Amino acid sequence: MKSYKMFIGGKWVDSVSGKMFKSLDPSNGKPIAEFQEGNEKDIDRAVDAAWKAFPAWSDTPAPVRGDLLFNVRDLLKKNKEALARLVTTEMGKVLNEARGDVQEAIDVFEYMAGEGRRLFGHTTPSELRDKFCMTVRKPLGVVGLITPWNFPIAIPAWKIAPALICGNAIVFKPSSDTPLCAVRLVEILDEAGVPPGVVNLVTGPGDTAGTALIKHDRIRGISFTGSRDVGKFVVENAGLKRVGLELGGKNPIIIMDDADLDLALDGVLWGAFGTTGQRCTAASRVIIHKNVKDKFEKMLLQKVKKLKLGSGLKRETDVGPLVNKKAVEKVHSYTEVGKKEGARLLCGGKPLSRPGFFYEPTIFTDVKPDMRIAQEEIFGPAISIIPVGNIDEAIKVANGVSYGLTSSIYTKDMRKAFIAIDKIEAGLTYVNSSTIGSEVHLPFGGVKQSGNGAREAGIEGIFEFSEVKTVYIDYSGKLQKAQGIE
Ligand code: UN1
Repeated sequence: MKSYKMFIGGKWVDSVSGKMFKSLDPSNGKPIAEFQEGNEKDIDRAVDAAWKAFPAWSDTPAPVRGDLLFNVRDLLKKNKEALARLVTTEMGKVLNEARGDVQEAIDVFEYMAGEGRRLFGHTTPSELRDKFCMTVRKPLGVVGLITPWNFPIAIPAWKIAPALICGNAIVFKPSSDTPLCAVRLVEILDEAGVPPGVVNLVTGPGDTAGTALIKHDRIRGISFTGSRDVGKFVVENAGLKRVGLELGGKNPIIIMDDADLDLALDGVLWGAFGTTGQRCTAASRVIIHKNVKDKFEKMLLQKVKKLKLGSGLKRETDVGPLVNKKAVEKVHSYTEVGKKEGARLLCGGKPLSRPGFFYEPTIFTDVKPDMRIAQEEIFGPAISIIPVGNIDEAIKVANGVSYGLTSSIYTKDMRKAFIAIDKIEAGLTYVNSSTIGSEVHLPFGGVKQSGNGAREAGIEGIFEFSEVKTVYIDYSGKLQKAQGIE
């Protein structure tokens, strides 16, 4: 079996521990390759290398850093198909979606490369004469990026591109379910000309390598995407570092009785079962007007029964496997919970008895808003249908969870659409479109327990990885005092 190294200070190196771990193909459970089990000492080495590289990198003019990001974009484009196949093989999503994963990385490198010629600050008048005021953006220093497996190319890119354009050096700790995607991405960064030490890759477990990075006293910022529980751990252990969190969701699709039901059907299928439900943006609650519930359920059931499960590399596959065995167990435990709570199972509810980590698309109906299956993130192909009587009730149910990442409403009534935009507590609201499919030039992130206020992508993505310095230049030639002090 092929084994891979970690990337520290521009060199591919073994871990201090000498231990290895394997990455599996979720469509058949077979190992793909083995990787270094990095620990605290490897994180230390990577942090040292990053700080060594930081001065020259942060002094490089931002437009020149931008040129390098354009090179990364070009190489990602060139390798798009191979990377997409790797995403499918290592993580399981169907090939078309894997292409989208890589495309999202291409887009974000392009967008952030252009930021090299902006990185705008403000200028504003002073309250005093002959005094000039402005803000400029500075890097944080060395930042730690901890990324999940569900978008193994796109999410690292969402963090690496803005971190680099702002002039930071990076220690990157990817999920242990998708280390090969991370290795390939770092190979591309190296080939594009990222100087040695500017991006360092440490593979290994969260509780050693990840924790060491989170707690490290020479790391200035942590950007983490993953579960709410780990997000809480990051906040509790990062001390005074800058922390950016993108956590879970329990994203609702509201369907009113005036909605185009065919359109809503496509949105629910895509939102709930796309990526096998393994997106933080996946739709996991359908909040539907009781006048159209029965009709919609029939339509949904008909389509869901036709969904083909299988390897994401096969053309005919609609729904790929879950990422690993633990994920299958977790999804199944929620099926059991749903049954015990008295929700009605419309379809699915079992793992497939075949190699790989497959779970049937699962629909519960007549779900009460406070049931656990309607409150907790399942992260699999499972959806709860919750009937309501009007828009106010729909919004109340939508907001009655601890999460607030994305949301959607299907209606032809502009009034109801604007009520949803105004009242749903979420970082994103889609009208007549599913809960997934954010674009890289708009900010992405959640409210409530879906995050901590940070936004990725768009201009806001720059804010996560830069400090603002306020500058006053007094050219009056005398001591002037603000606030009118004589
Ligand atoms: C995630 O699931 O962690 O909007 C991110 C979307 C994608 C990003 C998802 N562009 O679904």
